[in-house]
Order: sequence, then C-alpha cells, then structure tokens
Amino acid sequence: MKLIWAIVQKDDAKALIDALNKREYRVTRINTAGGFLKSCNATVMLGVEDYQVEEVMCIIADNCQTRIKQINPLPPIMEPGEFFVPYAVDVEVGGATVFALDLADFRRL
Ligand code: 2BA
Repeated sequence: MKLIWAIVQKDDAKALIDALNKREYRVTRINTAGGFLKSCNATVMLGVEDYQVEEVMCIIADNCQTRIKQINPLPPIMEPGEFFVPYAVDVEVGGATVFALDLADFRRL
C-alpha cells in the first residue's frame, strides 16, 4: 500500500478530487500554502493499493495544469540617492508535486 500526497494548485483541486471520487478513490483535501510563493494550494491525500498508484498519477497529471505566476521581489535596503525599479518575476508552478510513501497499515474502523 502507498500513501500519496499530491500538492496541487487550488484552482485544480476540485476537478482532481471529483475525478478521483468518480473512480471510487477516497481522498482527503487539506488547504495548504507553499513556502516560496506563500500562496494557497491544496494537498490531496489518499491511501491506495500499489497497483493503483500509476492510475492515480495519470488522473493527477490529467487534472493539474502548469501555470505561470508572477512575484514581485522585495525591494533591497536602499542608500540615499539610489533607486529601485520593481519588476515582476515569472515562476512556473505545478502541475503537481506528488509523494508516494510506503504505508505500513491502513484500516477504516
Ligand atoms: P511554493 O513553495 O510556493 O513554490 C512555488 C513555485 O516556486 C515552485 O513550483 C517552483 O517553481 C518555485 N520555487 C519554489 N522554491 C523555489 C526556490 N527556492 N527558488 C526558486 N524557485 C522556487 P513547484 O515546484 O511546482 O511547487 C509547487 C508547490 O509544491 C510549492 O509551492 C510547495 O508547496 C510544494 N512543493 C514543491 N516541492 C516540494 C518539496 N520538495 N517538498 C515539499 N513541498 C514541495
């Protein structure tokens, strides 16, 4: 058995969960935030049999898009007479960051 953690963009989470539920996967969604962009994303957690891992990876890939986000770098500490020209930096985010961990036990009690 494997425990899959998929960190996905908030905009993709609903479609992904709907697609997983449609294939009868049970999932838990946790609202999370990335450490770099500090923006909200979603972590989808599911326990599956080993043979189901590849199907779940395909469903994640089919439902999660890569997007470009812009960030504005913080202005540096300025000396008098210096000036800072702010410019946005493009960052490519996602489709999804997925971890598959070996699962020792899995019960629904
Ligand atoms: P964030 O940490 O907010 O990162 C968003 C995007 O910013 C990343 O997209 C990557 O393109 C860029 N980025 C992150 N750290 C960077 C750095 N130190 N220098 C330059 N660019 C950086 P993704 O790689 O697609 O990651 C999307 C989200 O997945 C991340 O949001 C984070 O929440 C999670 N994640 C990614 N890798 C992870 C890891 N190894 N462990 C835990 N969470 C991870």
